[in-house]
Amino acid sequence: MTRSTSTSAEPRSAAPAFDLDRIRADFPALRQEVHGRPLVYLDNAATSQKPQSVLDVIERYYEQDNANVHRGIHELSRRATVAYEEARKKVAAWIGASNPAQIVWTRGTTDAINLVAHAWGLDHLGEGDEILLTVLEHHSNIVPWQILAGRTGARLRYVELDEQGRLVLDDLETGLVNERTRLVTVSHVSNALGTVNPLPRIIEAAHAVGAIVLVDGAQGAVHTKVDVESLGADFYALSGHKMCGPTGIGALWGRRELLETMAPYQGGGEMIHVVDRDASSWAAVPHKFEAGTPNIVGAIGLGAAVDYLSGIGMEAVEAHERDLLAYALDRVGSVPGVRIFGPESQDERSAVVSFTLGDAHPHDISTILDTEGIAVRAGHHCAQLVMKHFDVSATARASFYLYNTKDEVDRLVEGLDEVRRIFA
Ligand code: 7TS
Repeated sequence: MTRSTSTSAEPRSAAPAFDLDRIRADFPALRQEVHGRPLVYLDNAATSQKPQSVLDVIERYYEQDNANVHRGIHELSRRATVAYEEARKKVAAWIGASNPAQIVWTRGTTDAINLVAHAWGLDHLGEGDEILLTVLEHHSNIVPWQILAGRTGARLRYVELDEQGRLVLDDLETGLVNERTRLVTVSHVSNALGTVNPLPRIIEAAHAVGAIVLVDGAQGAVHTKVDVESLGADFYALSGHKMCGPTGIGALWGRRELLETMAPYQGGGEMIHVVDRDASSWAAVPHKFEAGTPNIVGAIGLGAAVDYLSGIGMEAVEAHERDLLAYALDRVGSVPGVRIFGPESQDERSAVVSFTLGDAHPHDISTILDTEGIAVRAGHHCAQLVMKHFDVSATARASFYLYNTKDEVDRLVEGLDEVRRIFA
C-alpha cells in the first residue's frame, strides 16, 4: 500500500478536507445504541456500514427504475441498463482500469476467484503444473484452488510466513516460483493480520516464469487507491460490501486477452451470442461471464459507494486510517496481557488489529465487548493457516474504516480492561 508521508497541514489533493463528524453522520447504522451503549463498529474487515447516499440510490432504483437490463426496449429497462453500465464504468475508473469491459460483475471476491479457477484454471492446468498460494490467504483464496488441483492434478505450493506474519519472499527466488508455476494467487492485504503484501515483487517473480497472477483485493481497494494497470497483475478481485456498497456484488478485473480466451463460467441467458440445438456462441466480454439476471441494484449501489469514497478521496481515507491504526496499536498494545499479531512496522500493515488477551478466549473477549456495544470479530477469520502458523485457535480482531474514531479505540481499550477484570 502506498503511504502518503505528507502531514494533514499539506494539501494532498483537490478532495475536500476530511471531516470525520460529517462522515459519521452519513452512516445511519452508526447512530444506534447496542446493549444501552453507543455502537462502536470495529468489524469492518467483515463488512462495512453503508452511507445514506448508497441506501438512497438502492431505494430510488426499486421505486422508479426497476426493470431487467439489456433486454427491454422500454424506458425503465433503458434506465436500469444505463445505470448498471454506468456503475461498471465507475468501478473501472475506481481501480484504474481504462476499459470497463474488463470489469466482470460477480457476487464478490469469492465468486470472482471461483470464476478464474473454473473458467481459466480448468483449461490451463494439468498434472505437474503448480499453483502458488500463500499461508496468509483467506479460505476463499485457498479452497477453490484445492478443488481445482483435485480436478486437474496440479500441485499447490505455499509462500510461508515469518514470525511477524509477513510473506517469506526470498523463497520465490530459490525455486518456489519455477517453470512449472502457472498461477500465483495472493491477497493484497491480509484480513486476519492486516499485513500489506509487496505485490510488485511477487508479480515480477511470477511473470518472469510466465505465470499469471491473481490478486485477492477484498481488503485492498477498500482502503487504498489501486491502479490495476500499473500494478501489472492479471486479475484483481474485490467485494462491494467491504467498501460501503451492498452485499452480493463484487467485481473481477482481468487482462483483456485472458478474459477473451477464457471459457464461460456459467451458461444461461445474456451470456450468449447465438444459441443452436447442439452448440452456442458467446457474447462479448464481460457479458460472457454474466449469465442470468445480474445483481442490478447491487451494481448500481456499488457505483454509488464508489462515488461516495471518491468524493472523500482515498488519500484522505488512507491518512485517517493510518493515524487511527497508530493510535490503536499503541493503546491496545499497552493493555497488560495483550499480544498483537502481524508486522511490527506500521508501513507493512493496514487498519486491522488482531490480538489475544491473556488466557481469555477471543470469543469471550468479543462477547464481553458486545455487552459494551463494541463489535469486533473473534475466531479464525477464515484464515486457519494463519492461526496454525501462530499456534493459536483464534484471535480477536478490531478492524477500522473511514468513520472510526480515536474515542472508539478508547472505548475498545476500556472494554478490554473489563475483560481483564472479569478474567482476573
Ligand atoms: N479475501 C479476503 C482477504 C477477505 O478478507 C475476504 C472476506 C474474502 C476474500 C471473501 O470475500 P467475500 O466478500 O467473497 O466473502 N473477509 C471476511 C472477514 O475477514 N470477515 O468476514 C469476511
